[in-house]
Parts: sequence; structure tokens; C-alpha cells
Amino acid sequence: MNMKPKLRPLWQRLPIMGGLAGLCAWKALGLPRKILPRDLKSIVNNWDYEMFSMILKSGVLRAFIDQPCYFQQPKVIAPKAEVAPEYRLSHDQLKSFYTNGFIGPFDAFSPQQMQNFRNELLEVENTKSETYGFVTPRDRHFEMPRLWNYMKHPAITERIAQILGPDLLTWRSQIFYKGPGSPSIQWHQASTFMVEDYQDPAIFPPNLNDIFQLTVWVAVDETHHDNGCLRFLPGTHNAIRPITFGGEEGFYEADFSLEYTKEEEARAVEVPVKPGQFIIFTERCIHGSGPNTTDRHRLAFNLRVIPTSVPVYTDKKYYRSVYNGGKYHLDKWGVAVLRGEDRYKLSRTIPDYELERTGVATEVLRPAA
Ligand SMILES: O=C(O)CCC(=O)C(=O)O
Ligand SMILES: [Fe+2]
Repeated sequence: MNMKPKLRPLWQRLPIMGGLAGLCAWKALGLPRKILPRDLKSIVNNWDYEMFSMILKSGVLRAFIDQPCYFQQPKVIAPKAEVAPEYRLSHDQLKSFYTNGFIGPFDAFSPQQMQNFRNELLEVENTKSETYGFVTPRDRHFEMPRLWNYMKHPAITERIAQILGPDLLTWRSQIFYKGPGSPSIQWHQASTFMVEDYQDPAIFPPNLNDIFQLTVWVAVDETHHDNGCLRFLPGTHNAIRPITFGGEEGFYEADFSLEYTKEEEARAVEVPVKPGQFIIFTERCIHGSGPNTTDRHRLAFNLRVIPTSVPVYTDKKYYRSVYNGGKYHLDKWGVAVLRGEDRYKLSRTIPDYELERTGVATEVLRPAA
């Protein structure tokens, strides 16, 4: 089913409204979901009443494209893990993270390390992924022990542990190549990453409102205003916002505008970063990056980190990304332990010793029954 969020004419919106009202009633009445086709089952399973209500009341002009959630500031601001003094976040730093939704930059790697790593990343970025069988910037840590080792750097993991707790997994990485003259990456936000196929979330936190996932974005090249450094709307991680179908904003090939206020936009902050430095943020904080107006590329990579209590993809065989047009078969995919110990074992896991050697993992550990 084509779920692409776009502005549709009334004759298409009316039957969509009828169908969605039916699915909402199906959910409310607790009718058996097994008999529904896959796409409809996903909607009944994953949309909450706020999602149904938004799209129905607006006449299919507005919708939530990720699961709604509302972040409550913690009552007590305290680190969730003990770490070595050099990586400790001060009370003010933690407070600033919870207030704004992002923090950094911090130092992790030397410019020399990044200079050398740059060529390795550029080479891999253009080749077919051994995990998925097509060219994709995603999850190349499964084939690049050096990338995996950089992801595990204590400068990164020890800081994340203070926000998410001591036991950490990574479920996805991505190389961000922004070529000379590339356009901006539009303002966007995500929570459980339902935003990628509009039907199924990728991650299943016990409490949607918690901060259960962080993105770490590492600059390989220096990034500044002219080549499109990251930018944020501080404080917008308080809630997942609805979108309006149509409009200029658009994310990749989707046709919608994310809803935020003029005041929020006026508070936008750009975060220039030196090679080897990184920024930590919650993907729920509205963010993006400007165009690259220079004649040189801007290279970076990110990793997405969750506590071990959060399952990923559960029993999915493949995962769809509407805006990348890709179908990612998950048989060679797994989470990997970044720090601490995985006592829950909720997701398929690639053991560290597999990631430490070259080539795609031959052993993927099954989740605990
Ligand atoms: O690299 C960019 O410009 C965007 C990165 C981003 O959106 C992310 O890491 O979540
Ligand atoms: Fe993002």
C-alpha cells in the first residue's frame, strides 16, 4: 500500500477516512487482528488513538507520522552511570541536554585519524553493502572494524551512559556524505522510527515518553555554516509534532511540512564541529542541516544508541524505508553491545568478535525466548 504522506484530492481522502475510521473501530472493539492484511494490521497495532484522531479530524490533511510522545523533564538531574572523571558530564551539561535535546561538541578523535579514515569511508560508501546487497550508507560497521571500534570509543559511550544507563546497544549507523552543492537536510524528528515506513516502528521502548534513544553524530570533515553543519530547534524534543500534508518542507521524497512555531524556528542553533568531534542528540529534537555551498564534501557518520531494555525490529524479516526506497533484509543485521552487558537479549545480536574482524558476520545470536 502506498503510504507516502502527500496531499491527496478529496475524492481520495474520503475513502481513506472511511477506511481509517473502520480500523480505529477495529482496534477499539478488540476485533481479531490476525485476519487483517499485513499493512492494515500494522496500522491497528501501531497507531494509537491520538494518531487516528489527528488524521480523521483534519480530513487527512494532518497526521502523526511517528508515534506521539511527550517528554517530561526529569525531577532529579543525575548521571545514570559512573564513569571516569575525564568523561563526566557536569550537572549544567546534563541540564542543558534535557532542556535543549542536544549537547556538544565533544572531542573523540584526532584530525589525523579522521583524515585517514575519510578515504576508507568514501570507498565503502559507494560499494554494495554485504549486509543488505545494495549500495547504502547504512550499517557499514558490520563490514568496517575500524568504524565499529570508533563507535565504541569511551569518549562516546561513557557520555551516553550517563543519559541512557550503563548497558548500551547500537542498532544502526549511517555515513552522511554531503557532496559539494548538496541541498539541505530538512527539519525532521523521529521517535520510534515509524517515520521511515509510516506503519511499523523500528524500536519498541517500554515507555514511549522516556528518552530511550540517542544519536551520536561524528564529524569526519570540519563542518560549519557553509558546508551544512547540524542545526537544532532547542527544546522541541518535548513532543513529536504532527505534519501537514503538502507544503515546501518535505523530507527526502515525502511531501509534507513538519509543524513547529515561528518562535521555535527563530531559536534555531547551528553547531559547527571540528573533525573528530561529535554531538549527542535525541532524534526527537527537530534538527537538520543546511546546504553545502562549498566545492568540497562534508563527511560524517552517526550511530543510534539504546539501552539494552529496548527491543529492535522484534520478529521482522525485513524493514522498509519509504523515503530511501529500500527494503532492508534483516537476516545479517543485529544490534551490537557498545558498552556494559546485555542482560535482556531482546533483539538479534552480532557479537563483538564478529565485528572486530573484516567481512560480514557469520554468526547472529537469536533473541532470548
Ligand atoms: O548529517 C546530516 O546532515 C543529518 C544527520 C541527521 O539527521 C542524523 O544524524 O539524524
Ligand atoms: Fe536525523
